[in-house]
Amino acid sequence: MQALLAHPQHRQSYEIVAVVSNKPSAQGLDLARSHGVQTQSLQHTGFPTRELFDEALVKTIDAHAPDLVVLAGFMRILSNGFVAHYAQRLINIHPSLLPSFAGLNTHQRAIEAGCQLHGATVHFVTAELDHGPIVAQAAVEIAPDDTPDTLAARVLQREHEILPACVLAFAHGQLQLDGLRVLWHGQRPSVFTSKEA
Ligand code: NHR
Repeated sequence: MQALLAHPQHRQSYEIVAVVSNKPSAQGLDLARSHGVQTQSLQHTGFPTRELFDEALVKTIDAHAPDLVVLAGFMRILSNGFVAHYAQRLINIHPSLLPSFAGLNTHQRAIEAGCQLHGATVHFVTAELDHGPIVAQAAVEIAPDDTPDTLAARVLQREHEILPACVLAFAHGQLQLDGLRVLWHGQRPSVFTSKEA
C-alpha cells in the first residue's frame, strides 16, 4: 500500500479512491491520510460472523466505486460472497512464490524447507486461499545466513516493485482475468529485476 501511494506519476493512470482496514490503528490509514486519500476502518470484532463482516465490508468499499480492489497486507480470510462480488477485480500480494507456502509465516517456512529461491506473488483472489491465478512473481535468492526478517526485507523490496506495476497494468487495460487465465497485453514485470526499481 505504501508503495502504491509512493508512485505519484501513476495518478495520471488511476486514482486510489480509498484505503480500508479492519484495524482502526493500522499505520497504513495514517499514511493514506497523509497522501490525501480517504480512509475507512471497519472492525471485524463487531460482527457475529465472517459473512456479515464481509457484507458490511462490501458496502464500505462499493461506496467508493472502485474498478480494482487490492489486498495489501489485509489479513482476514474473505468469504465466498466477497470474492464472488469482486470477481476479476480483486488482487492480493502474497509473500511467497505460490503455489509454495500459501498461508502465514512464509519466510520462516521457506528457510526451514531449505529453499534456495523465495519471493512474492501477485494473484487474483479466489475462494481458495492464496491459490488464485498468478499475475506476476518476483524471486529472491535465499542466503545461508538469512533469517525470516532479513529475507522478508529483501522480498518486500521486490513486492514494492511488482504490485504497483500490476496495478498500473490493470489501469491501462493491459492485465485481465479470462476465466482462470491471466492475460498480459503489455510488459509483464520480470521475475528477477524490474524497470521500476
Ligand atoms: N481470502 C480469500 N478468499 N482468498 C485469498 O486468496 C485471500 C483471502 C484473504 C486474504 C491474503 C493472504 C496472504 O497473502 C488473503 C488472501 C490472511 C490469512 C489468515 O489466515 C491467510 C492468508 C492471507 C491473509 N487470516 C486469519 C483469519 O482467520 C487471521 C490471521 C491474523 O489476523 O493474523 O482470517 O497472506
